[in-house]
Amino acid sequence: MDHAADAMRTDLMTITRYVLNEQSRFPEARGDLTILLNNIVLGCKFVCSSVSKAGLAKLIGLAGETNVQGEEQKKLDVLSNDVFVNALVSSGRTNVLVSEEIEDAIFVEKAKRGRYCVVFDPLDGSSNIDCGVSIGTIFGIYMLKDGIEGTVEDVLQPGTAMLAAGYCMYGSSCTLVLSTGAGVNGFTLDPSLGEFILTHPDIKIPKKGKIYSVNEGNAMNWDAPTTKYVQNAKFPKDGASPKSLRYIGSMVADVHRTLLYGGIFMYPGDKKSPKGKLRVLYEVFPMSFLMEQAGGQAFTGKERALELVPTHIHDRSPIFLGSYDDVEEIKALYAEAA
Ligand code: AHM
Ligand code: MG
Repeated sequence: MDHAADAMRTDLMTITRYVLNEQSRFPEARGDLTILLNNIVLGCKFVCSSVSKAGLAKLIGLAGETNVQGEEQKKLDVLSNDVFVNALVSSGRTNVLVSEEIEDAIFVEKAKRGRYCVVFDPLDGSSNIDCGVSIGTIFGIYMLKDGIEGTVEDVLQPGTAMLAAGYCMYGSSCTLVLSTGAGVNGFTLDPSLGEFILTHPDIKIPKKGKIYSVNEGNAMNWDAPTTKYVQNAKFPKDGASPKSLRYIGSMVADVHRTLLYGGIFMYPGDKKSPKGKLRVLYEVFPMSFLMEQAGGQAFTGKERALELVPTHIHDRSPIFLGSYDDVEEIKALYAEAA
């Protein structure tokens, strides 16, 4: 396609068009989820722009310091939290919000209340912020059971009750991956248009992968099934090639690669942290939802991850997720050890 024709591509599937198309599949839908998703997309664009300007604007590591205008500068994670809380509340469609950055759940004031509960990690991968490595936002959406008086119980639901989930990765490009329960689609931000364009329609994770992804520095404290899985990955007994190790330390980036290339991402429990590190509501559930929607699996070491029932909003859980066959292998090792 020549350049002139390229410039005319106003028929592209933008995320707004995609979400509206999805809505039109449900004649009874009132457009509330569409409005909510649009606000999440706006938050992602805002954070994407802040992340890419961070070095320039000296946003990094300067919480509490002032800029030349005398305004207080915020660290990126604090700023991202404010951006999403603002975007979600002002959508007029949310009720209960849970952010990794805030200890208690937020109950939206009556005048701005809606039917949806959103759980999110506004900027995940904090250890990678200051060195320019990919970081991201993770979110999951629940709908209130009944009435509009939301309580914390409305978000202490298993992952199977989630309506939609996604993440936005701020990397070499800004990529938003979304599932509303009918497959997984990936959109890339075209900075010249300010629009997310559907670039990865109907993502399906390869059935088996060649990569394992884990913080191997914790190996000393692992349980037997995790140790055995990684040993098999490195020294396969069936004549297969050893797997490659890739670990970024940003869940969004590690899961994104796993989704596209296949393989397994693990953050197991260990002797020091039996529940692992990752949070159930806004890390484990959304990523497990996406994996299942893409044809993969997510397992906690005991059960299907989406069947966990959190008892506290910041609960943690071990997690093994990725290609169907690779997760089957770790499940078999846990079954053997039981
Ligand atoms: P954070 O929410 O403080 O950023 O921690 C979550 C991150 C994940 O993105 C990543 O998978 C994990 O922590 C890496 O942890 P570790 O440094 O222990 O390997
Ligand atoms: Mg996090």
